[in-house]
Amino acid sequence: MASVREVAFELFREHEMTTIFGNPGSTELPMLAEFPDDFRYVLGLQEAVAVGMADGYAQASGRPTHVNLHTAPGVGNGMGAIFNAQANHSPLLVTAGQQVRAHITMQANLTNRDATRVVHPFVKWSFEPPRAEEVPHALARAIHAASLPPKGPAFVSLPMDDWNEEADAEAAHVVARTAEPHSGPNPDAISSLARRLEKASSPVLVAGPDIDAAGGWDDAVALAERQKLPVFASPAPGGGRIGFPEGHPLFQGVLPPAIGPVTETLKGRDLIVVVGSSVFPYYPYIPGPLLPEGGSLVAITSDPDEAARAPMGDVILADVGLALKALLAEVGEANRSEPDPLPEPTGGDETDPLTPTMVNHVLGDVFPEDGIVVLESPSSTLSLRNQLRLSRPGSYYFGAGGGLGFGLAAAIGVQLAQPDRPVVCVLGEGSAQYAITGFWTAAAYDVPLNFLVLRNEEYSILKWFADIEEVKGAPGLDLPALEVAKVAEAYGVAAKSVSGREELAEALKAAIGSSKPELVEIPVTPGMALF
Ligand SMILES: Cc1ncc(C[n+]2csc(CCOP(=O)(O)OP(=O)(O)O)c2C)c(N)n1
Repeated sequence: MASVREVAFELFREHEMTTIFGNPGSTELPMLAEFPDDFRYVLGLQEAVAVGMADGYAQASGRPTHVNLHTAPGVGNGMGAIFNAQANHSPLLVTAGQQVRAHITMQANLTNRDATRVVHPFVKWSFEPPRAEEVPHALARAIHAASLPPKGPAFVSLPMDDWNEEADAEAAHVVARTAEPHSGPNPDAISSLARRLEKASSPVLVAGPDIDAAGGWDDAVALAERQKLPVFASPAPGGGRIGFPEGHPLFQGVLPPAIGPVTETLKGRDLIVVVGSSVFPYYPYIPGPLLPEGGSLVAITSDPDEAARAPMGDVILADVGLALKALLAEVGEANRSEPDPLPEPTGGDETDPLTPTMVNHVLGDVFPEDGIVVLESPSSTLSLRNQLRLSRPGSYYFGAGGGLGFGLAAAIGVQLAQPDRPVVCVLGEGSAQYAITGFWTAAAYDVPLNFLVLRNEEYSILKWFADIEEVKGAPGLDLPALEVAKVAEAYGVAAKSVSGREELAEALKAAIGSSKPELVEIPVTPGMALF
């Protein structure tokens, strides 16, 4: 008879989950015993980093990804990152060790009491198998739950004495079984949307992150071109990925994130077709009408919860890629005039220190065709989008949940999943702190990504929020003398502080061309950079 460990690792193999991220403790060691040669364990020095790396890896590989955490306190450390993974629709198997079964009722040290309740709001399913022999089935169920739409984390608590027990005699079935995740749209709903599009006088497409995740990029472009649709990206804070090439002539920019301004931007549009996004990831609260006068909205999403919670409009629930294909097969050519393309981005004047806009402009100049950005530099998010106009699928990852710490950690996972594409992780010096130990993993595992750190000596975005919220005199918004480059060096990442346009361009070129992780830090002017 096979042991729980043998069957579980066979299951992981079957799902191509041979890279495991984690931070181990005594309760996880039995799982890691006799770790098979065809598996790779990537150590994060804190659980938030381990989960963030797994999140980046899962999104960039398109595969369910396993992250193993230390019992209760490790799960606690990972919670913010699990919240982010849920917002990112990232298919994670999150496991955590648990005390020996005979110790749980007496609540021996490190017992994860209420193991399934703690993570519950942030995962699709949380479970502790009632018997050791059911561990493989529980893991298989969690992997399928994580991978079926909407993708997201699922959690299994694993008592540490289960691994050497015998697995269920019928466990081979759960190892072998598959669950096809793509369900097609109702053809009637697609025909009706096609007719609405054909009849509309001023329709618009809002492209969301799940277009990229669903592999719908080319069909979104074909749809926009055939229908001559101006295209906006869904609001940046909730858009973890880019769903449409931002250098395309039909691309009109990123929607603002608040209710009033979204509606203002869409003024005069009679049909708003939202694909692969919630409607909408709003923040901050700036009230206003939800739709422009005379406007209606249809959203396509694979997430029943997004479908249910939208405050306006109609929804077609289906795999976003299949729905786009079906719509393309149905909709005719439009005879509308095309919108003017966005003006070419300029970096503005060269200042001392540089503006974030100029820094992103320089990055755009040296950015490789096949490059990937992982972004967590809050006050210059829009500026980066505008300056780089990323135009290839799988080129952009951003923490849709808004919990800082995603960027640095996820970038490592993205680079591990996409070893042939150069990854640049753009960070604010404040954001870098939430996953700072990730620098060690990047160095220790020779992950050749690059970091660009914008140093403005403050939490700029929070000062912008303070203005909007009419908050005066809030403490804790300044970050004097926060040395990211020196800290990165201490963790083993080669780092350089530069100033000025030329030095920045040279340093970035050298770093992007290198096969080691490198960091470039640059002082920038504080304040929100919108362009
Ligand atoms: C886990 C977590 N804690 C706190 C915040 C609140 N927060 C949002 S943006 C921000 C400042 C980030 O500073 P920095 O990276 O330097 O970027 P800047 O605003 O200066 O562009 C903070 C603290 C958050 N989003 N997530």
